[in-house]
Parts: sequence; structure tokens; C-alpha cells
Amino acid sequence: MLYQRSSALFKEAQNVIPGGVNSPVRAFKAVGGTPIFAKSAQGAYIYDEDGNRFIDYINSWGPMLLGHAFPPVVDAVIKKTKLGTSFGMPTALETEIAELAVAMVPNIDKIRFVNSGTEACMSAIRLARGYTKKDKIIKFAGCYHGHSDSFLIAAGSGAVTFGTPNSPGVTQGTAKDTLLAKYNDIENVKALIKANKNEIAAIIIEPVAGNMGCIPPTEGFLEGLRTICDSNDILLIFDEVMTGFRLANGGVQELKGINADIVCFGKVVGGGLPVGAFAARNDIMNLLAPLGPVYQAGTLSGNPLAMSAGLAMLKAIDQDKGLMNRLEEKTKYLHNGITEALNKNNIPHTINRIGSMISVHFSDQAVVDFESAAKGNNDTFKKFFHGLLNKGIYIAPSAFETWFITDALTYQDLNETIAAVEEVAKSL
Ligand code: KE4
Repeated sequence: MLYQRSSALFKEAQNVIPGGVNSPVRAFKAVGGTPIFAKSAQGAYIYDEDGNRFIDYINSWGPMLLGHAFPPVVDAVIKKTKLGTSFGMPTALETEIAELAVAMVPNIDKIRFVNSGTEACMSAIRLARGYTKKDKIIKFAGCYHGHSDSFLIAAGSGAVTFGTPNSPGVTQGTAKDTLLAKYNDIENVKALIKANKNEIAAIIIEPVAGNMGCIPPTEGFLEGLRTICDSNDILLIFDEVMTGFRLANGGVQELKGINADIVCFGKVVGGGLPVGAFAARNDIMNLLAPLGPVYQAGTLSGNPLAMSAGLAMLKAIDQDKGLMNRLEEKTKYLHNGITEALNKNNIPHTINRIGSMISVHFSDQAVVDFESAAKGNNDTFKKFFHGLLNKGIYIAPSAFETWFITDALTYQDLNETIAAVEEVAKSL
């Protein structure tokens, strides 16, 4: 593969955009090398500025569940664009997508649309604090809820004390209200709650983690969180920015039969345009301005282009009763093929998979939390990433990310991917 054009574009970009990218993970820092610049995409394929074609397993970090340039989304956006791109006024379209989302997702009465997953999670925390009149939150090491200050927190000094900022610019004043727990460790959560009695407003979690690779909840973990929240007047927030409308029409709440108090969405819900959302039952959502005192706003929230893309996406998902099963089958097929290819070359690895989310970890231990995910061999991952990239397979440029399967992938694409893995495995 040649990347001359991408290399030149990257040099230019770095003069005017920090690190040459508008989101850090795109810069290939975790795997080295020069990021490739996308020129176009169609279905399961990305085409870069050098004319290379890649089978895409990032899919814009999740939104392209039905493939790039999905015709109903493209048609809806083109049609809507000609009627005006934003009004800053309510539109019937917002009600239509809200009604559909509320019908698809269990345990929510109202939904508020915003412009990103970060905004959705940030607003959900504020709402939970407003509702419970308590300040502290618990998040889990390795879970990512966007870049608002409350979430950019590393583990604090003691196991049950408050967190410390993990980015300059985040104040200690903010960090003191965020506690860090271990994913899949219910006893650790109980200890945190005991040490911070009656101070915790919410527990926010990726109910299936996707930001330390894909890590499903262990048996009973989510149920345990639900019980703990019920007996301690704590709201349970499911961050379903990745899993929403991907793992089931109703997300993990439907898949696992566990009710969250607030649910956050992003990615798929916008069909590739900037959309986030948060939703809950009436007694929580009615606290939001202009109804209630909890303020939250946005110039482009619910804008007609993003809503038309999102509505086309949700309609397609809602009406395609075989979609989730097809996605699961394709992901299972890929899982089995990669396992066989790596075992044939005696490469120690662990693959985590649930629905259309899958991740490959070069570790011979189970990957159940951030600590075990961090034990993966990153040098092997870097070789794996670049080896696949040079064979036209584009996976996430970090071992701490998930591959996103799209329904546009054919079994021929999957076979091509498995063959590439087998080839690359020979040199790992
Ligand atoms: P955005 O603000 O990037 O739309 O969403 C933040 C967010 C919230 N919650 C979860 C579970 C998420 O995965 C994300 C964003 N995911 C990353 C990929 N791991 C986005 C990629 C990027 O940062 O460029």
C-alpha cells in the first residue's frame, strides 16, 4: 500500500490542526505510522486519498451499522438540506425520531437530543446530580464517556478515595467528585459506596465496555449494580453511545433485561451525523429546562439534517427484524476465523465478542477489566494493525478499541479478512 498523499496531507494538517486531527485517536499515536486520510466510503469499504481500498472495521467508531453512504440516510439528508439546514426552532421531525427512539428503547418516556456522546453523558451526570441532590459519581477504569471534565479522571491515591485529574485543565475540585471503580468487580463498587455514604448521585457505566477493547459484563454484574443503586438512592446510567441500537434495538437494557435510570446514546442514533441523546422516565427528564431547573441546551441540538439521518437509520434498524441476528452471525464467523488463523501460528491471544462488537487481545489471560486489557502485548498489536492495514483491512488503531461490524460486510469480505490475519500472523 502507498500512502504518499496521506503523508503529504498529514504534514499540511499538522500546521493548522493540533496533531493534524480533530480527534486524537485518529492520529495513530498508539500504533505509530502516518494516519491515512479518507476520501470516500461506500458500504463496507473506505477509499483513501492514495486510491487504496480498505475493508472498514471502524465504521466511524460505530455509527455505520448499515454501511457507509447507506442510501436511505443519504437520500434523507440530501432532501432535507434543500429545505434549510438549521432553524433553531422546534420541528415535527424531532418529535418523530423521539417517538421512534422511545418506542424502541425500554424504560424511557422522554429523550433529549444533543450533538455528541460527550454532551449526552455530561448532561446525564448533571441531571442525576440535580435529581438526587448529591454530588459524587462512580465511573469505571477503562470506560470512556467522552471528554467532559468529570470523566477525565485517573484512580485516586486510595482505593476508595476520590479520583485525580488525568488531563491538565481538569481541576481537583472536579476530580474529587468522581470515584473510580473496577469493571466487573461488584465488591469494589460496594466498598466505594460504603466509604462515600449518601454522597453518590450516580454510577455511570458502559454496560458492555468498548473502550478497553470489547469487555462484556460478567454474569450478575449489571444486576448487582441495579440492586446497589436501588438500595442507596443512586441513579444507574447506561452509557450506550456505542451499544445503543447496535447490540439490540433496545440496546443492552433489552439484551440483558436490566433497566437503567438514564441512558445515553450517540453514534448509530445519528447515522453518521453529529447526534447524541440522553433519555429516562418522566420523573427524571421533567427536571430538565425549560420544564425544570436542570439546565441543558444546544444551538444545533435536534437540527434537521442530523435528525433526518438519525430517523432514516432508526427506521431501517426497527424494520429489519433479521438485522441483529445477521450481525451476530457475521461477527461469530469472523471470531472463529481469526481464532483459527492465530492458533495455527501459535499466537497467544484472547478474543472478546458480543453481538457486533469484537476485539482481539494479544494476551493469554481473560480480559475482563482495564488491568487485564493493559496486559496485552502492544508491540504485537502494532504489527498486527499495520500488517492488516497493508493488506487492505482497517481495524481500530489501538488495542483499547473495539472492531465494529457492519451489515454491509459480506462473507467474502470476512474471508478476505481472515486470510489476511493468517498471513500477518506468520510474522507476529
Ligand atoms: P463522542 O463525544 O465522541 O461522540 O462520544 C463520546 C463517547 C461516549 N461514550 C462512549 C461509550 C464512547 O465510546 C464515546 C466515544 N467513543 C470513541 C471511540 N472509542 C470515539 C472516537 C474518538 O474519540 O474519536
